[in-house]
Amino acid sequence: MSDTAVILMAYGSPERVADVPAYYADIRGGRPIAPEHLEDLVARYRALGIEDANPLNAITEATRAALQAELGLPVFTGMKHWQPRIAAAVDAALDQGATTLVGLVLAPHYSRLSIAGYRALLEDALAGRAQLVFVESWHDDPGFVAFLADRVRGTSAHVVFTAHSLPARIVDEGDPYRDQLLETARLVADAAGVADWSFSFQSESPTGEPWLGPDILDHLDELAAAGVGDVLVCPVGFVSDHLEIRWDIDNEAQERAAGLGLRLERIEMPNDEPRFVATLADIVRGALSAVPA
Ligand code: FEC
Repeated sequence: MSDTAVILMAYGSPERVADVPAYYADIRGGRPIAPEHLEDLVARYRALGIEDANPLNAITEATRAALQAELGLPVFTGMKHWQPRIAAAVDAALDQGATTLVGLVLAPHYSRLSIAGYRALLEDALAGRAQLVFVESWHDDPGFVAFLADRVRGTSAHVVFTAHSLPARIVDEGDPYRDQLLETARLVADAAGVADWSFSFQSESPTGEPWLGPDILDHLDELAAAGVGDVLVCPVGFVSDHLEIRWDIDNEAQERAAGLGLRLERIEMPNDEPRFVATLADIVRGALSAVPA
């Protein structure tokens, strides 16, 4: 029995197409869903071939198992919008006797609209029953930066770093999300010796308010107009192969690029690659070592 456990948190993905309405309702948090938006989402998941089983959650499970082996500590998966829920992961860790929990989100950049939501779910479930060590952000972690730098080093293509967009009002509210994203991009480009790069957002949702831009699809138009021929997409805001990568980049952006005569490739996502898992383990150890004895 260990007195420390890790709660490894991820966005979560519906296990099968039939789960999509409930999953989307969870994301919307009770706010109404336009039928055409639900149909569109079902079509995107169906196009990825997850009719009866979803390999996307399996990636998170593989990352969890590898992190547990690397750390020699119990690691529990908690999903923000699907099962296993963050609350179930907390209960499982406490049932096994954990008195300290490390909260780590599989998303490197802090926003009040993303990481703070994971933290609130974790704290509510914990209700003071154990000590919490929460990793707010790991966007400038040297291991993460070096990992991504190796993915883009030596390319002759124009590198486009991307991340999930969020409503644009967060910038006026002082949210660090965009600054952290740009810092990751700059650190990776510098470490890789890449001078020809830019940043764009992706995966904006139809919520009726302006989102942070430029969106990658518009950005591809601009790059083509500027005479760029080859693009390498490096999604710094995500770490695994999920809908936002496999649909938004591999289908939508790829289709736009093809129409513009651009050659578009993207880096392989970190997923459960041993070097990335070792980086996550270092982040957990660093967070634990910062706790006063
Ligand atoms: O593979 C999968 O099944 C799940 C992929 C997935 C990831 C992801 C990550 C982030 N999101 C973030 C913010 C928002 C905001 C809204 C929003 C909506 C959706 C919808 C789907 C979805 N997100 Fe997501 N997100 C993923 C999937 N996301 C599906 C709903 C349909 C749609 O709009 O396309 C808008 C909510 C609202 O309607 O009010 C805001 C952020 C991240 C990156 C950080 C993280 O991973 O937590 C930020 C993966």
